[in-house]
Amino acid sequence: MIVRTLDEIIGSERDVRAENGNWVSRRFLLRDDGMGFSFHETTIFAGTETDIWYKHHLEAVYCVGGEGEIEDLATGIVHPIRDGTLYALDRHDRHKLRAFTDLRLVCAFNPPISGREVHDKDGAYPPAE
Ligand code: 9YT
Repeated sequence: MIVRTLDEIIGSERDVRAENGNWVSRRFLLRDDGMGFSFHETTIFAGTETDIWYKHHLEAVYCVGGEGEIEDLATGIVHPIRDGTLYALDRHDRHKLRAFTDLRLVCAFNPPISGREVHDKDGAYPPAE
């Protein structure tokens, strides 16, 4: 059994900040934990906009705090995000995330990410090895 707390992750190797400063990701479970997915808590900072395109991953995201929105960049459709909202990028959907207040999100990635990945120029993480 694996048991971890946010307190022990903050400030460790599993605490990863975006290069543009838009988000911080606390990575509770990674590839080497052997669960078949990775599991993170992410805060998207208030006032930011982030373009994301997980070409090589599926991601499910559940909001547990804050206010924001997600725009589907293929259709232009915008969905509000607040406590209790889930979105799943089942089609590797290109999207833009806007945070009106700090957004607290719980995320799972399939395949799992392995460590300290940050977005590349397209907003993607590299494919699993
Ligand atoms: C919601 C989202 O994709 N935010 C970017 C960070 C990512 N969730 C991560 O690596 O935790």
